[in-house]
Amino acid sequence: MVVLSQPAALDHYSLIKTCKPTSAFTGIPVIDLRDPEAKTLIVKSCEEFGFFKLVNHGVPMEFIARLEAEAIRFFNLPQSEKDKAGPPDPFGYGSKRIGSNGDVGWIEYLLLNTNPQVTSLKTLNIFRQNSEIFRSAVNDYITAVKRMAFEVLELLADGLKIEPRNVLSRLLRDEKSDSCFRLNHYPPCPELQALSGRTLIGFGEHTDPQIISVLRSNNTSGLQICLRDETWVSVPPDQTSFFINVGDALQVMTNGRLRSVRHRVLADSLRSRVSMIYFGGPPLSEKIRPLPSLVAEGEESLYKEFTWWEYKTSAYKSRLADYRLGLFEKT
Ligand code: GA4
Repeated sequence: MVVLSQPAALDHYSLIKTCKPTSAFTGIPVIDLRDPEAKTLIVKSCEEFGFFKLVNHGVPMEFIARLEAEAIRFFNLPQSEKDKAGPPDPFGYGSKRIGSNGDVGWIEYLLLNTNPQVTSLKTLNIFRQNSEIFRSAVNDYITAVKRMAFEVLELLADGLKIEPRNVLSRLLRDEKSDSCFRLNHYPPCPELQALSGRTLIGFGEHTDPQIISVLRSNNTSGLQICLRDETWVSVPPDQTSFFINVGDALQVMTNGRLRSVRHRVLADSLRSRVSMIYFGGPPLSEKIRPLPSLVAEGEESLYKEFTWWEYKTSAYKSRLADYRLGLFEKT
């Protein structure tokens, strides 16, 4: 991968030239939530990729479409209006800057609290007469997506043969669960057309710190995941399905058996990408350590014990691409 000189409009952004073009990857596991084999397939995909596509998920398309329309309405507001909902400290509107340690991307976004429901006044104020519509669109969507995430985690526990089956889902169900929600807009970047062979980073490579993330996007491509052999592959978009990512905390709780997937998003020259992601995290005081039944006799935990608060605090001080779990591995 080579970083090249770039047009002034794209100063401060990362343009990369990939050695060979990343073609759409056809090997992404697709899991039907209603398939009796789902529990086994979920474990297999999380071991191999830390990632899978979920169909027959039970989240009404109507909720998805309503939230997408609200998100587009927000991102179409004049910049000065959107800025009133910022900065994201940690919740609110942000553009270009990701986190507070110097990362930038071709993106604007809204970060929202999900506990118990969206309340952040700063964000809701901006909608004025529409705030109630926005609030209910987000809350309907999150309620349905959470229910589906609980089910995925319960199937995962079944597949891993760990008991009780809510050992993972209870962390997200907890009213103190430290979960959040993100609406992303990657605007098109027409300047890219003149720069054949180069791609612009929308959201730089990273793993998600939480337990699992549930992503839905419109039909614009851009998402890429990193495979075990370190190659990047493009995930074909599918606006009717969800994509599930294993996060760092789940990697630790399974003592490395499931892998937290490194992923990134590239901007498109012509099409806007809109995504919505629920990040399911445990309560801040929760101790994150391997589940005893997943550590075989004679085997040891690969990680030092830490609370979610400790991990999150450390993660939020890191750069996006950092290997955050490194600090918590046993030497
Ligand atoms: C990645 C996953 C979520 O989007 C997020 C991100 C957070 C942010 O955007 O503020 C972080 C990033 C994410 C991990 C490292 C730190 C924190 C940006 C960053 C550089 C909301 C999260 O929880 O962690």
